[in-house]
Amino acid sequence: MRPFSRPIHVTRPLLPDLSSYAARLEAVWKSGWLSNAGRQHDELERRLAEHLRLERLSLLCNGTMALIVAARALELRGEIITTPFTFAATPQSLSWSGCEPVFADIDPDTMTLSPEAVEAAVTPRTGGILAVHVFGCPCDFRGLDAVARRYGLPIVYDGAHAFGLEVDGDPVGVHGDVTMFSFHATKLFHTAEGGALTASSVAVQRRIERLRNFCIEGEERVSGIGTNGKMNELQAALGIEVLAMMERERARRLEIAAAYRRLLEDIPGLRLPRAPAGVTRPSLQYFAVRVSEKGFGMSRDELYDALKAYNIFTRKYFHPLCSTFAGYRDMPSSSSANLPVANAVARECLTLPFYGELRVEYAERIAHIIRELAGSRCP
Ligand code: T4K
Repeated sequence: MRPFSRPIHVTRPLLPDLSSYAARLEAVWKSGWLSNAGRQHDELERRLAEHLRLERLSLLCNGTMALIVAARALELRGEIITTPFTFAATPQSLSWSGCEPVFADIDPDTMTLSPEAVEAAVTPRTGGILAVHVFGCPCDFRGLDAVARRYGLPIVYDGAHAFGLEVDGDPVGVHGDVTMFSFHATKLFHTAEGGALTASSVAVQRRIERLRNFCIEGEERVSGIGTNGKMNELQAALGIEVLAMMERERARRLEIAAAYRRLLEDIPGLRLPRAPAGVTRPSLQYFAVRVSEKGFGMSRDELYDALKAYNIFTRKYFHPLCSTFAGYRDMPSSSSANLPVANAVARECLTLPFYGELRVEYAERIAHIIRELAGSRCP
C-alpha cells in the first residue's frame, strides 16, 4: 500500500458552511452582545438540552472549567477517587479544586473505573468519585452507584467522550450528581472550545449557573466565590451550526466504523471497540483499538510508528497514564501495583483516524495497511 500523500490525523473538527456561520455572526455583530448569556448562548443551551433529552444543561467555556465548577457546585473535598486512564484534565481539575485525586484501577473490558477498585480505595477522607466514560464507553452506573450510596459519596461523570451516548434508552447525563461534556474542537459536537454540565437537581444547576458567572446575582450582589466559566456568543453561534450537522456526521462515522470493523475484525491480536450490552445509542467519538503484541506480531508502539511512515497519525490515548504525571507519580495510589489493568491497557490502546470527513476509501486503505503490517511480522 502507498503512503497517503497528505497527513491523516486522528480527527478533524466538523466545520459548518462558513457562510451560514457568517450569517449567524452578523446577527451577533448587530446585537453588539458578545458574551454573558447572550441570545446565541441561550439558544444553544435550549437546543442542546432538547437534542440530548436532558432537563437541566448549562453551558461552560470548556470541559476542564466545567469539571472545576462541578467540583465547587458539589462542594467536593478531600480525596476523590478517579481513573488514571483519561486525559490530564480529569485529575488536574480536581487538583485545581483543592481536592486530592486518588487513582483506582479500571475494568479490563470497558476501561472505565472498576467499582470494586473504587470501594477498596475508600477511606475516611474520601469525598467523592469522578468516573470517565472513556472513549464513549459507559461506566458501570449500577456498581458505582452502589458504592456511592454505601459511603454517601457524590459522583461526577466526565462525559467528555460521551456526547449523545444513551444506555437502556436513557441519555448518559441522567446518571450521577453531575455529568460533564466537552465541546473541544476535537469532539463529535464542538464549539471550538466549550463544555456543559448536566445536574441531577435544580439546586445543583442553580449553583453551577451562579458559579460560572462569579456568583454575580445582580449589579450590587455577589453571593460567593465563583469564576469565569461562561461560553461566549462566537462559540455558541458555532455550536448551533455544528449541532445542525450532527445526524449527518453520526451517519458518516457509522459508515467509517463499519468499514474498519469489516476489514479489521479477524486480525489476530487486534481488539476492536465493542459497545457493552445496554448501549442503545453509541457516542461515536473515538475508534480505539487494542493491540496485543503476542497475537498481532507488533507492539502498539511499533504499529503507531509504522503507520506514521504511511502519513497516518494515530494517537496513543491515554498513554502515559495520568498516574505517571509530575505532581501525581509519587502518590501511593499511583503505584503500578495498584493499577495493573490501567498499565496494561495504556500499553495497548491506539486511536485510529475517525471523523466524518474521512472518506470511507481512506478508512479502508488504513485498515488494509494495518492488515499488511500485521501480516509482515507473521512467521
Ligand atoms: N476529560 C476528558 C476525558 C477529556 O478527554 C478531555 C479533553 C477533557 C476532560 C477536557 O475537556 P476540554 O477542557 O478540552 O474541553 C485533545 C483535546 O484538546 C482535548 O479536548 C481532549 N480531551 C483530548 C483527548 O484530545 P490533544 O492534546 O490530544 O489535542 P491535539 O492538539 O494534539 O489534537 C489532536 C488532533 O486533532 C490533532 O492531531 C489534529 C486534530 N486537530 C486538533 C485541533 C485542536 C485539528 O484537526 N484541528 C484542531 O483545531 O488533546
